[in-house]
Amino acid sequence: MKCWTLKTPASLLRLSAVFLVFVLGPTYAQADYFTKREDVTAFIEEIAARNQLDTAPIYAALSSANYLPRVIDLITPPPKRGARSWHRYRSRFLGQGHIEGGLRTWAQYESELRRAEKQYGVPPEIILGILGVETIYGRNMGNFETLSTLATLAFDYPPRAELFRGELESLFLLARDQNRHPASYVGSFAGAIGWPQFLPSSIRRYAVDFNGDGKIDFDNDAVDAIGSIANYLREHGWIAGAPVAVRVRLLPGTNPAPLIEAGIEPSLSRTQLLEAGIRPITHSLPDVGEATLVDLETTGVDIEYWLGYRNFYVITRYNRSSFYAMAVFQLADTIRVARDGGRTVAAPPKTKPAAARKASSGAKASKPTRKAAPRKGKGKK
Ligand SMILES: [Ca+2]
Repeated sequence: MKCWTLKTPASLLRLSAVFLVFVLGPTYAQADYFTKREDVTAFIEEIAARNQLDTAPIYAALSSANYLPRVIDLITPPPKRGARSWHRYRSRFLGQGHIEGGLRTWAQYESELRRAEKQYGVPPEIILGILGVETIYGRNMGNFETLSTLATLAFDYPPRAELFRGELESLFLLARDQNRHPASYVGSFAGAIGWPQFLPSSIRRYAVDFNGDGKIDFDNDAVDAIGSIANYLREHGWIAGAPVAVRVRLLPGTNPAPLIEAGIEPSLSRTQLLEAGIRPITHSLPDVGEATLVDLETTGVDIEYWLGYRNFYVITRYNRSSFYAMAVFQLADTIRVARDGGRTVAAPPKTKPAAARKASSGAKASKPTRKAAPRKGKGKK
C-alpha cells in the first residue's frame, strides 16, 4: 500500500488535536489502546491479507486512534425507547432553516442539480431533501474523527461490530485510494462522512467525481455530493418521474396491521389496497405499481397513513427508516413548492463553501447510517 502522506504542517495537526479534544471532551488518549488487543491485531492481519496491504501503516494508524466514549453513548439506544413521534421527528427537518437553505442551495447549484437529474433521473428537490436532512446543506457534517470513531464502534460496540469492522476496513481502503491518511477524515458519531454522510464503503462504491476535478471531496465539495447522492439513489432503483408517496385514509373498520406487516418494500397492489379499505385523501389512488403502507405515529394524535412507492423505498436505502424517508420527501416537496411559487433566496457568492462544522450530524439520532446499517428499528437510517 502507498504510504500515507500527511500534508498538514505539524503545528496545524497539534492544533487540530487540541480542537478535537476540546470539541469531543476527554478521550482515552492511551497509546496503543487498540493495537495491544488480540482481536484488533487479528483484524489487522485479516484485512491486510485480504486486500494485499502492508500491516505496518495500519498498526501505526490504529495505535494512535482513540477510544471515544461519547460515540458509544450516542450510538447506544436508550434503555426505554420513548414513544415514536412523527411530529417531533418532522419538526427537526422541516423548519425555515432547512427550507430556505434548500432554496439557496438550489439557486447556487442549479446547473449541477439539473445535470444530475439528466444523468441519473433524480430531481433536484430530492437531492436537496437528502442534503438538508443529512447535514443542513453541509453545515453540520459532524466533528468526530472517523478512524477513532470506527475503531471504537468496531471493537467496543458488540451489537454492530460486524458492520463497523467492515466500515473500518473500507476506511483504510478509501485512504489508500485517495492517498490520504486514514486519520484525516472527520464526520458523524456513526462514521458517516461529509456533505452527503456516506459511510466509507458507500464512498468507495457510489461516490462520483461530479465536478470533474479528479478527486472525490465530500468535505468541501457540494457538487460531488450532488452527483453522488443521485448516483446512489439510481443504483438503488430510483425510477425517474415516478411518485414517491401519497397520503391516504382508512375506511372505518379497516385493520391496517396486515398491510403494515407486509414490510417496507412495496408489495401491495392498488386492488389489494382498495379492497382492504385504503382510500386516497384527494382524487384517486394512482395506478403506478405496488406500494407499502406507512404509518406515522405521534402520541396523542391520529396516526398519519401514506402509501410509499418504489422511490420511497429507494430513499430508505439511504437510511432505513420510514420517518427518515418521509422527512426527506416532505422537505423536498416543500422546497419545490416554495420555488414553484416564486419564492427565491439569493444564492451566496460563488466561492468554495467553507466546511463549517458544528456539532455532530443531526440526521442520525441513534442509528448508523446508510447504506449499510440494518434497521434498528429502521433500516439505515
Ligand atoms: Ca470532485
